[in-house]
Amino acid sequence: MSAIKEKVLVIGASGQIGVELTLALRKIYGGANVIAADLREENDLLKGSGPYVSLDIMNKEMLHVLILRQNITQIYLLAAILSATGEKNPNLAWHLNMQGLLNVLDIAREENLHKVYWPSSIAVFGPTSPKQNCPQQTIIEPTTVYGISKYAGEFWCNYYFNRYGVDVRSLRYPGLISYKSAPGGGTTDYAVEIYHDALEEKSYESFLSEDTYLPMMYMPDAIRATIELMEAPKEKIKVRTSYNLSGMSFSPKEIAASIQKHIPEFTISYKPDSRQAIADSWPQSIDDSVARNDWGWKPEFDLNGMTEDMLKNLTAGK
Ligand code: NAD
Ligand code: AKB
Repeated sequence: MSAIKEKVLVIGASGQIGVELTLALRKIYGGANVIAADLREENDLLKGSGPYVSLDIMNKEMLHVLILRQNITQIYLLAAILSATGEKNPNLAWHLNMQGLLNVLDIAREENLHKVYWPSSIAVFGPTSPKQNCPQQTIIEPTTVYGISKYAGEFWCNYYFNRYGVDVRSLRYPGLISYKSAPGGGTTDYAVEIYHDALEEKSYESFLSEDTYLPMMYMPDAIRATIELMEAPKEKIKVRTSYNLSGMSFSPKEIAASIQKHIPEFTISYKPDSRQAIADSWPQSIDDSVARNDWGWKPEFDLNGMTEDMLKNLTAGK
């Protein structure tokens, strides 16, 4: 089996996606064959499940040495600065998001790595993109530094595939909702916070207005999409920038109503802040038919299914 020969490096493994993706990859390749790396300390949920190294993605030399010493064959690069944090420090966001990716792509080319995974985001789309069922190829004029870095990154991936044959694959994730690890500074983070506050406070103050619809996805679907994309035969991957990916679409008012089915006394209020302008610049829903046709993508969770699972797991964890 080819899985046995692979040695995987997950960079940004202590983050919202990194924790769950690392655990899922360890189930496939074995704990010892998936190295978790991050600038911050090892997440508690990863402890004891496999090796962890402290790594700054900006240190290309250290990254290169680690890849050689550990005979790494695949990299999942998750380290990035997200939309809301990026607007607070645009230079840092651009620098980290671009240089981190270029460091990985360069080493992947030099060392002939089997595969690289790097996520893009719905943040590539801007106010001039279609709001509903935003297609794979359309007008793309991002207005956040995060979106600009993701769009530029998509074309670097495409370039390294076409010019050097690096097998780099990518998904434009929507906002991700999870109960295992906290989100890291995005505009869609409200959809995670709301579940915690619903259980703890029975109320939530939303930083987005009640009718702000955004594309979202429950983490189990996102992890499955990532693994299905990475396991798909190479000839099926026809998009080498990044695939649109869709799960569900809802507003703060709708997620609150979904929670009220389980916690009738839960109340929501609205106090939009600077993240409202970012949300308003993004599409409300995504057309992912290209991913569905090319490698068979199909989401499983809808809003009510996610709410039930989130509340059950958060309650069990208390
Ligand atoms: P996160 O902020 O939760 O995690 C990122 C991790 O990277 C953190 O643990 C952080 O410590 C680490 N990191 C930061 N700088 C680093 C450095 N210099 N060297 C090594 N590690 C460093 O982010 P996430 O939500 O897990 O996102 C992962 C990827 O998925 C990012 O590229 C993000 O843009 C993308 N994405 C996420 C979402 C979402 O909703 N979570 C949606 C679309 C795209
Ligand atoms: C963010 O809100 O910045 C992220 C994303 C959609 O990329 N969750």
